[in-house]
Amino acid sequence: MNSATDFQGWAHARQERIETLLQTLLPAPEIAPQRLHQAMRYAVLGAGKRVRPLLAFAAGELAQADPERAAIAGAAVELIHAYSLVHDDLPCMDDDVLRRGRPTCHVEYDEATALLVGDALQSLAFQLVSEYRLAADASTQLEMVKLLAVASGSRGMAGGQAIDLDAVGKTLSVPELEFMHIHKTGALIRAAALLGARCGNGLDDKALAQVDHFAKCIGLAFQVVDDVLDAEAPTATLGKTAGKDARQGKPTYVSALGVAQSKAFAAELRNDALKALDGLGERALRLRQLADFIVLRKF
Ligand code: GRG
Repeated sequence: MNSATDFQGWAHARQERIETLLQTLLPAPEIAPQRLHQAMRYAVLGAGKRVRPLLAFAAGELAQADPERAAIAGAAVELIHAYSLVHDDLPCMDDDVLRRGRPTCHVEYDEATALLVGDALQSLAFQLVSEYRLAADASTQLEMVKLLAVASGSRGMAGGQAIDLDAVGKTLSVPELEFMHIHKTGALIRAAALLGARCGNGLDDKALAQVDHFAKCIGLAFQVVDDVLDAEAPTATLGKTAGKDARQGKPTYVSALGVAQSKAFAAELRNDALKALDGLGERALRLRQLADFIVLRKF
């Protein structure tokens, strides 16, 4: 394997870097209120594929960004992602007991603590993108803060979650499913890539739009693959309860298209994602490899 193009090695080094960074950015467990800080660390550290930080790093490489800046942007998005998982697992939402191969946050601690963990992780994410210098000028950085806010809020992830909760027991058409997932899962994935890209100065508006379209395609592919894995993979591999979508009567790509067609759709989205990067050259290598990682993943 050529070390310059080896994806596993590239990804592993950045996953470790993000883990170390998150360890230092999260409040220490002995700082008061200790239980909340311990629960925040429990929810974030030691597991997870870190797909969103990897996207921030990869888009940062394309934009010739300082990797230190891309790391902060990726960490901020990962904190929002971790908060969404903690809240999603609560009894009032998906009501799950297993996440990342461990008891969910509210099972390990309690519901009130889990609620506060989500709140505090979200605040910490916005603290990072406003405290650390990420862009060459203040107005670009302010746009980045806004980008993360919109992606996380009612016009993004939280809105997608509201649609998801409302859809239980209903049949959604494929365009309706797409609308839900572009918000619930796709918005944050898109934010990760765009924030990474905006940490650098190397991209013009056309290239930024290409990165955005790439991220939109792989964000949706991520969800299609998630639906297939929920239907096909065992709980032990996923680290979360498998087969829940069907049991809970949730509309998914698998319920709408079947497994074979869902897989074909994921492959089509991967091709669209790769096509979006046409003309961006070798610096887009890691983004291309991430498209494969997302579509071919087994958990
Ligand atoms: C509670 C506001 C709020 C939003 C929750 C993203 C989300 C919205 C809920 C998660 C439920 C879910 C299983 C969505 C499917 C796609 C997804 C986000 C999977 C989990 O992400 P991974 O696979 O997880 O990146 P790891 O553990 O690897 O970080």
